[in-house]
Amino acid sequence: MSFGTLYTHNPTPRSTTLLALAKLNNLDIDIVYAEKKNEQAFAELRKYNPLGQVPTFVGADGLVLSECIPLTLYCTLPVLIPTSKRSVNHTMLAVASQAPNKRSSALLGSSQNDSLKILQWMSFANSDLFPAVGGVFLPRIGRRQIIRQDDEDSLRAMLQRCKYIDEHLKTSRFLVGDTVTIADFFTTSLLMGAFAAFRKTMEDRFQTLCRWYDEVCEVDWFKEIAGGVPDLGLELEIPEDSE
Ligand SMILES: N[C@@H](CCC(=O)N[C@@H](CS)C(=O)NCC(=O)O)C(=O)O
Repeated sequence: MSFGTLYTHNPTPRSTTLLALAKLNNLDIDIVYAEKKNEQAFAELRKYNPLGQVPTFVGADGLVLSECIPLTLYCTLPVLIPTSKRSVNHTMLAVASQAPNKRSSALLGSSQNDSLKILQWMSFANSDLFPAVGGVFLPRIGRRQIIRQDDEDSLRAMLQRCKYIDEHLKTSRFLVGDTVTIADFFTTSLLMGAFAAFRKTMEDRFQTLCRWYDEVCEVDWFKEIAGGVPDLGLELEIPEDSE
């Protein structure tokens, strides 16, 4: 039986991790590609999300959920927990500790503080890192820039955010401690545009981040969905005043 319908774009890094998790947790999800040009699908999406943004999920149980962070967490929570127990009163950790699917629930951290740190990294990756990466990457592949800042500002912001992650990873194997969590997969997917386009620059400047990125990308269930990122080999001219 279908778990629900996911409205997404083909592709969007905001959906990569949740699709990989859906596969890991055997969630049977119907996918609808709802780019504006797919008029019927887009009109359907707007019934559930008037902003027409993806990812947006419509569950078989009637739950309508948008925003990639809660959606990624939703697909991390083991499906075998009855819906009645997936109440909002449960913390991420409490739900995780009841989880029949240990492989997925371990991704939510092993303490409350770890769970909060995971959210911190996911929020940073989605609202700060990803717009900067998009601002550099999209115009270079002929797509519209998604944020209102000029090319150099985007590039400076991207490099500064990557350096921040690179420095953090010098003292921590993964974003939150020594065990891979959902924050690593989520942040990795939002960095894929930067790696697809500027792999060489990333390797020259951020060796620790690259080591971590490659390690996360090698995890089998994630690789199955997220693998095959092309190497576009684009050049980046770095502004002199960037860090
Ligand atoms: N705050 C939302 C943003 C979602 C979003 O902007 N998604 C993009 C695709 S990655 C989109 O649907 N853009 C189309 C639009 O905004 O019209 C989230 O974090 O999921």
